[in-house]
Amino acid sequence: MKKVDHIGIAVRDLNAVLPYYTDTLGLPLMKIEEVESQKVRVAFIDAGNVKLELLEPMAEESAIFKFLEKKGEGIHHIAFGVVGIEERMEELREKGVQLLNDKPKPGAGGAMVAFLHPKSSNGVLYELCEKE
Ligand code: CMX
Repeated sequence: MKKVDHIGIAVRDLNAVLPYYTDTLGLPLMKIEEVESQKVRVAFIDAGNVKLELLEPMAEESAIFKFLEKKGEGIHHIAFGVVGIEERMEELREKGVQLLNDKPKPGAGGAMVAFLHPKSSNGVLYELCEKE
């Protein structure tokens, strides 16, 4: 793992929570985009050494929709920036970690991403993400 790239935070209404981050906390909004493969609309906030990724579900089949229904708003995942995502996935598989993806998928910001099952990561949903 290189470093933590971002922390994913599930929100019900992106437009409603943005002023808390930009005005109240005074953090810059980097961009807003839709990630079709995950059915989420995301905003990246620049928190200095790490980004915050605010995630709003775009459809009921989104993992974020289900998370909000069960747990409510809050921290959803932690993403590690990696180099050579397919090799990192294979290494983790060999060490007995359960991955949620067979192959990396396109994620936000043009990155390729894959998730580790929270059941094999002591209750934390981790993401691997590789930027080109
Ligand atoms: N963090 C920690 N634990 C989580 C979790 C999360 N974000 N989401 C679910 N869980 C836990 C649940 O609490 C549950 O535990 P218990 O059995 O002890 O109650 C278990 O995982 C199963 O949860 P579930 O609600 O039944 O949900 P599913 O099995 O349908 O899915 C998960 C859970 C993690 C496999 C699924 O959300 C997934 O595949 N996630 C990866 C993709 C994703 O999260 N995409 C959204 C982000 C997109 C982006 O960043 O662009």
